[in-house]
Amino acid sequence: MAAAEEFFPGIARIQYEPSAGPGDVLCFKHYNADEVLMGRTMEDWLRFSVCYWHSFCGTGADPFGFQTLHRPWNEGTPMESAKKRLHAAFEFFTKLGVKYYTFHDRDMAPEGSTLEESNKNLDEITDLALQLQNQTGVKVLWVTCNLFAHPRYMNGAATNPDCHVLAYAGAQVKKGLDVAKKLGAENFVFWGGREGFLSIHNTDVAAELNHMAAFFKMAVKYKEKIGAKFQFLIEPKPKEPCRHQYDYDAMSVIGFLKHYGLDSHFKLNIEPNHTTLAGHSYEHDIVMASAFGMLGSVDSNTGSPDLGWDTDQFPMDIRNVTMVMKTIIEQGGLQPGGLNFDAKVRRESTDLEDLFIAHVGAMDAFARGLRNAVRIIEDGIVSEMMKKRYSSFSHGFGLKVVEGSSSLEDMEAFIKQNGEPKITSGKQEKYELIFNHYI
Ligand code: XLS
Ligand code: NI
Ligand code: NI
Repeated sequence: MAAAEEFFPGIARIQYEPSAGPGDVLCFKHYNADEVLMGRTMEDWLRFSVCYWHSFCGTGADPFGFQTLHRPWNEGTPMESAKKRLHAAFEFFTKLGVKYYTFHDRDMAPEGSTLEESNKNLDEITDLALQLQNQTGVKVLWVTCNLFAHPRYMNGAATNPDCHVLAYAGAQVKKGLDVAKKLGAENFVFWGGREGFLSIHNTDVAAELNHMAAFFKMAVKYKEKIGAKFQFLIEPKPKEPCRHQYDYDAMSVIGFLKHYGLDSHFKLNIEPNHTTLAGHSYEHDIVMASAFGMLGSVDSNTGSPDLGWDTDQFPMDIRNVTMVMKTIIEQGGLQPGGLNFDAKVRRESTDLEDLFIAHVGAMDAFARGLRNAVRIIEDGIVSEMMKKRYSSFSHGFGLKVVEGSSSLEDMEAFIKQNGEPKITSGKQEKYELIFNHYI
């Protein structure tokens, strides 16, 4: 590495040490990158990614308290610290052994006082990013534009009532797409934090949704024009900072995309903490998006079920990650998406090593989830039970339903001939018990 300064002294490359004890936290006990499971390496199934905004820009400040995390890379002018931050980040990726990272345009380089200045800053810092990517082999999982922090976006970006603001967002996304192409990003994310409303009284919902669709169509067109190959992803979230966000959950986004004929151009980036904010179970949107062939990537984190906001904690719950990995294996993997840790260390976790411990813990949790899911799938007990549960649709009248060749008249005739269906147990507890066997 070209970095003169070491930001994480005393921490070496994290190794796989399966027999390490409970107190050994700077090693993997389960994640063995090169180990092959069901025909693929663990690294390939998991496609881990570190996020820039929480891990390298996070300060620990919350609405009630000041900065608690003082990082050695936050020194000098904004451009100087942007460069230091990049070196620190690449040292971190390499020591952790993660091959992907994600960032917002504005966490990579500071916003200037004009669009031209912001773009110039971005060009300079992404030149360095490209150099570090080439040196280390670390790649960009996705890029996104920050269309929510600047005051101009307080009433939304693509759904702003003022088309001047929409134009600014468009200009920013144009540059974001260029940057994503320059760095070889594999995906590009849209998260609409302020695409929604606080009050229905001042909001023309139909107009705003039309504008948002028009905005996405322009992005699709520009992506095609520059010949970029990355996958577009929309990240649903029901609220925060808006009271109501249009991209509420997986099914709302899928409905929106299909309504506007955009579904072949986008997939979904599902963040489980957003899913639980929408009132669903942890794995709900991952399963729903996957069922529609729309699960593109995962912002791997977790919330506190007793709190009503996006706490962005590192995913450590083995049951949850086993469910996620089972869905991912069943759909044949996440590529070109990945498991991006959109998670932050607590503001009380102030040591630099806590950043490593958090990622190591989450990666090991996912490695266990992967191993568990592989056993569930390879044993085939659950899938056999499921197959049996739906077996009436594999022949006769059920098959006609599946093929779309039955009618209500057929159903009436079927019932007249066969009478009352028999009561069949759903066996929920049996499924739960078997699932627990694997975790
Ligand atoms: C916020 C979102 C955000 C997106 C990227 O809640 O998770 O961090 O992932 O803009
Ligand atoms: Ni996210
Ligand atoms: Ni989030």
